[in-house]
Amino acid sequence: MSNSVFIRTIRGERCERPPVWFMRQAGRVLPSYLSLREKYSFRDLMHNPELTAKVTLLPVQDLGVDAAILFSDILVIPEALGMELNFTDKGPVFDAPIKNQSAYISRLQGDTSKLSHIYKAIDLIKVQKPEDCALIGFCGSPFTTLCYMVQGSSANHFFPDAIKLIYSHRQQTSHLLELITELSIEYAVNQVKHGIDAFQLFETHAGLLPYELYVELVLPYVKRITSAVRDAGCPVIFFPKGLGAGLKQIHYDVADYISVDWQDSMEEARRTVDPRIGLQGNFDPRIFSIDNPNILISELEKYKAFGRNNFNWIFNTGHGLSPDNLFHNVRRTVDWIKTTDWQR
Ligand code: 1CP
Repeated sequence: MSNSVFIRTIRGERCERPPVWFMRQAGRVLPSYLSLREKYSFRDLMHNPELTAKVTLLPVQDLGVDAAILFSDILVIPEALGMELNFTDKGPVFDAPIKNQSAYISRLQGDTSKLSHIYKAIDLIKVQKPEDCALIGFCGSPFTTLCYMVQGSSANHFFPDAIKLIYSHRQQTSHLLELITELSIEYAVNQVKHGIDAFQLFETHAGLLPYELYVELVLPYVKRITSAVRDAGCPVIFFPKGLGAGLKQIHYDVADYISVDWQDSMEEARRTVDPRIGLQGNFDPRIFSIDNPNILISELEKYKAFGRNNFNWIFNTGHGLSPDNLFHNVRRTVDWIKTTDWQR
């Protein structure tokens, strides 16, 4: 068996403590990342496999997390489908969003050569990473990816054009979801072939749909991707942010782990979700922006009872880290997880 507490936990072993990592752990709070960004653009860091490997492993060195997540973005899939994308100060922006043009959708075609630098990066990370560190691969769920492709940016957090398309043009919606799913399956399975230890599917905008519509329209596509990854032998974490009461519709056929967002309660999620599914989450990342160690530690202490009673739990934030989070709080959190007596 592996000596990685992350791999042992996600594969079902009872470990002495919960593993810890954070969504967006590389590209937001690390001083080492911010100084690299003075020299290189985000695109440079994503497209040069040596730089990608270096950035992926920075949080392992600087924070001591148990897992590294591949340094890339969910929007590599629309790019590989032929859409032009810019990463601006205000976030990702597509030159020509789809809106509701069906002719545009039929022109999209997957070009997998646009993803090959990512597989090279995985190969390098596998050689360079410490033995006790796991590597997590990822992609976006077809619905979250569609939101960006149709809307063109996240300037409006409600993605109104994407939601309108879904309600009024179901055939175009399905065609688009199908295209994204097919390419995502190939991409995800290739990541597994190159040696990732776990795979996370990001559904950041699950909360934009009524959950019954989410379950009917989107979940079948999610299952196709997660089943392909699991069939290839890799455990899957699914992060349906904002799904709320819809969590009870996520069964073991969807994922090995569910990542719980900060609006939900871990205890409630544990009561709701199939016991065979492990849980990840759900510390509120905004607490990392408060420069008061007493507040940090007292909020962390709330997880003690949960962690003593639940072995299939991975500590993480309830959404990604943000640039205003304080590095020393994030590092102190890793130390707290590692030094707490979990009495397991
Ligand atoms: O540590 C890491 O940063 C890991 C690599 C990573 C991951 C897992 C990045 C780098 N992006 C993602 C996933 C991602 N990208 C998601 C899903 C997870 C989440 O909700 O956080 C989403 C929605 C995106 C889209 C995206 N790309 C956004 C969010 C826009 C929004 O508000 O809707 C942003 C800001 C980007 C650009 C981006 N991606 C990653 C970084 C480090 C950056 C910023 C680039 C920079 O340095 O300027």
